[in-house]
Amino acid sequence: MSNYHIKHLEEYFQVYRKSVREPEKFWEEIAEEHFLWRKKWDSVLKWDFKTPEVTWFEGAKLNITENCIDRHLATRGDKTAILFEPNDPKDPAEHITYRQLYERVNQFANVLKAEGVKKGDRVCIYVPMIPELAISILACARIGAIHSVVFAGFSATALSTRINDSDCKLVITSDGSYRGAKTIDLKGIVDEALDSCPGVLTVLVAKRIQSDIVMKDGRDKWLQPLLDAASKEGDAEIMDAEDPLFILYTSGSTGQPKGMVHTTAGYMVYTAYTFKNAFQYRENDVYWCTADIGWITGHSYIVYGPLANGATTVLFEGVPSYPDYGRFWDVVQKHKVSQFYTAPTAIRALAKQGAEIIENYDLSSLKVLGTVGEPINEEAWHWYNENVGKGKSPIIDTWWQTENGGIMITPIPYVTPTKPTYATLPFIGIQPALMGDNGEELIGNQVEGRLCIKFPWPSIARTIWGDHKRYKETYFTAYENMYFTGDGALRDEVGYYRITGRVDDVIIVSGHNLGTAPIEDAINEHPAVAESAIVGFPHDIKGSALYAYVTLKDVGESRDHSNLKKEINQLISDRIGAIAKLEKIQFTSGLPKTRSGKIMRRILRKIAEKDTSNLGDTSTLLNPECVEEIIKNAL
Ligand code: 6R9
Repeated sequence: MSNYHIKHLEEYFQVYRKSVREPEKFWEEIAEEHFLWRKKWDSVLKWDFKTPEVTWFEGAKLNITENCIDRHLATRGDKTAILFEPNDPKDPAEHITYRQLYERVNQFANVLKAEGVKKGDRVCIYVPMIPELAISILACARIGAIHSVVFAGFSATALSTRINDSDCKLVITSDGSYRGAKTIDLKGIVDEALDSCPGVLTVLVAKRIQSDIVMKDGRDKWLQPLLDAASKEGDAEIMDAEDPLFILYTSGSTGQPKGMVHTTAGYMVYTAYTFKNAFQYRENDVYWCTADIGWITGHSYIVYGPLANGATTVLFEGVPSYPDYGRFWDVVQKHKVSQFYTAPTAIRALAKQGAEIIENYDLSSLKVLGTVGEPINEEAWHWYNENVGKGKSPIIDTWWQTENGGIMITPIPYVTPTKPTYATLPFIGIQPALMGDNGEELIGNQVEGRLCIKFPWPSIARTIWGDHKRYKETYFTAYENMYFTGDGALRDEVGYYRITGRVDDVIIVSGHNLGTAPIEDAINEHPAVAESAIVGFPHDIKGSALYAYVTLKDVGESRDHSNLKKEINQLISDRIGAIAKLEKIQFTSGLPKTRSGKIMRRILRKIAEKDTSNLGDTSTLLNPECVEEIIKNAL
């Protein structure tokens, strides 16, 4: 018998040991007992972190949607699979049962097929948080098409870059989206993006906000009539274990976004198993993750992980502040949510509104509280624990990444004793390592270093779409035979991990990963700008915010800086999206540089953090004089 559901600490340690000593045997048992296979594997694991190449369950055949939908029909056909809570609380929630999900996914899959989408084709999904988003993802998986979801808050340029990178032929979108009291013209953004995407032949448009939009003849089609005419039955494409399931883009510290490729069997097994244990999900629980499906958290823990366990998963279209800051708690009360999974930035924003709002709601259904996306600060942790959890619901601080596919370090609620700001212990099968400055592994407890993983887990991303070399360079060259995460971490006296933050040029703003390079590129596009450098600085709500140092081509006194700031932020909005807007912009006559011409971000970071007492050695700089000026005019 495999240990699918861990119930106490001793069992955790016992299972963890087994998963490390006999990983293949361990994962084989989990895979064998809890999933539906059309054919079993020939080998459980093959791996080489040098090439790098990892395969799990090679030779196996399956379809992930049969695991997420079909196999539940006999026992859970009438159970709610997806519970849709719309933007406006006055609109009724929609309960989509497993049977209805089966029918709607088949209809959507049949529409895609009729539009010529085949196994292996890439489909771009740019859809807000409405049922069609989850259904279109599952429909792609049903026919073996590779979905590439782009968060529906990204700009036209960001969208077109992603569409072109993975050569998508078809785009799914909606007329528009709701965001609290506002509406967003999604179709307009798609139209603009497609001006530079000649490969896209078809756009399927869901109706959401009933706005007047322009439909391009021969390219754009309303989705609903096609769905209505499609059959509710359909066979799932039989996939190989290692066939790509989806591409999801994440920001790197430099250049183009990285299209992380996740494959079928390992991703399914790991997301399902982590979901069951990290959330201690039980049959009649209602589970709610507030992330957008446009991020990995939504892929793994709104769609695939919950559905693979036959769970009820809430899909929330709205925002925490609409119609007021009680909305989250209203949803928890209304649907009797048992597990609630959100981000530190949301917790801080809610904490700022005061705890009194919460007192108007009955939150007694809550059993587990989760957080993800960035380190949670001590204050936010306690606020969450006391006011939302009433000191009774354990907080799981789950650390993981787009590249990982599933939760990597987390307490198991009611099993692992929690500790504020600590992600605590590695999940089953995960072997973390902390690396020192000389590339050596730091052994023992009470050490701090760079976080790596020593051994493959089933849902590790297999490559970067179209760029295996970059995959190798980014994750497998810093340390030999290790996956490097880009994060720093410490291990305390009992072996608990605390993630201290990024050690590269990625800045996490409100839980969104932003690379410095693409933002600097956008700023530098402004005709008046000579050069720029972005750093992060601490922000009450966002965790980190962006501070830009900008040098101008013409240093004349006559420039109106307030206009310039607006124009620069507009450029960023257009190129990347509103999430990358600059909090502070400081104009300066120079940027501190090394003799080889590299901008010394370390110094700029300290100035932005208002910590100029110890700037380190600036004597090796090419232009030390500009540091004084920057300090003097710092914002
Ligand atoms: C799932 C997700 C990954 C980066 C990661 C780290 C940060 C995520 C965290 C956390 C501290 C946590 N991060 N969870 N830092 N504690 N519990 O967020 O994926 O968007 O790819 O971000 O987010 O820096 O490297 P992704």
